[in-house]
Formats: sequence, structure tokens, C-alpha cells
Amino acid sequence: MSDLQKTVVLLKPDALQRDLLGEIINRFERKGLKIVGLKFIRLTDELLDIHYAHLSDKPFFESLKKFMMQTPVVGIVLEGLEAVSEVRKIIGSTNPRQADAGTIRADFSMNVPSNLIHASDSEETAQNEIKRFFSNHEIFSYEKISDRYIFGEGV
Ligand code: IDP
Ligand code: MG
Repeated sequence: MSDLQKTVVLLKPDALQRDLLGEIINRFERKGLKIVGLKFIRLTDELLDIHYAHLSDKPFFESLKKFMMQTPVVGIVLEGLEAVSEVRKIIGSTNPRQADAGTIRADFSMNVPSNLIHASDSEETAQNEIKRFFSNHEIFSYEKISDRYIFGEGV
């Protein structure tokens, strides 16, 4: 299973306010992605300066950071086959109105910045975001009986 990857998801304040945490987590579970890290994170201005550095020259940068600090966010590390691109596929495009039907953003949201969820956009970003948001002891390695059915070995 050489293409097993880890990726980071953040459930944004709108997901918490709208009681969609369980619904969103359920979509990842149904896909077969394994939750290997899960916690509340209180984002700070400093952390968001780094996390959204690629948007620092945008007019919405300050309000985006404010939005992300409204409540704690739920940080999740998911593991699966090609998890980085699979999770991006499941969440859909940044603008929910351009996202494909069936994706989380298309099905449950309508606008930016409140598009419910963040997910790492490349393997390199995922590695950086795991370090940014999680300590080593918060990432778990464990076997599930379903692993061999979902990841496809020894069924
Ligand atoms: P992504 O979340 O799909 O990776 P990015 O371009 O990295 O998209 O943008 C990060 C987040 O910034 C988006 O998810 C959204 O919450 C917010 N954002 C992006 N574009 C806009 C905009 O035009 N206005 C307000 N917020 C935006
Ligand atoms: Mg992004």
C-alpha cells in the first residue's frame, strides 16, 4: 500500500455553527478514509498568517482570518489511498456554487469564505499542515478490521 497518504482537514466555524460536523465526518468515514488524528483547535492570527500566506495580498484576508477564529475548528488527519487528492475531490471547488453536486461544499454551502471545510491541496502541503496543527503523539497508527476490505489487500 505504497500510495497510503495522510491529509489534513479543518472543519470551519460555519460547519460547527450549522451542526454539520457529524455529517461531514460521516462522508469521509463512508469513503473509507481512516481518522488518525482528531481534535479541536483554537486558531490564532499568527497561525492563520502562515496557513493562508498565499492569500495575504487579497482584500478579504483579514475578514477570512476573523471568520476562522470565530469558534474552535475541528482538525482531522485522514489516511487513505491517494488521500490528498481524494479528499479534495470529496470536498469540491473553493466556490461552492462552482463545486460539483455531490461534493460537501456543493451540497451544504453557498458562498466563500463559509465553505465549511479546509483540506490540504498537495502532498507537500499535507506534510506541512500535519506539523503545523498536530504533535506526533496526536497522530495514531492502528489497525481496523475493515482495512483489508477498503485498502484492498488480502480480501
Ligand atoms: P481552498 O480552501 O479550496 O484550498 P484557497 O484558495 O486556498 O481555497 O482559499 C482558502 C479559503 O479562503 C477558502 O476556502 C475560502 O474560505 C476563502 N476564500 C477564498 N477565496 C475567497 C474570496 O474570494 N472571498 C472570501 N473568501 C475567500
Ligand atoms: Mg487552499
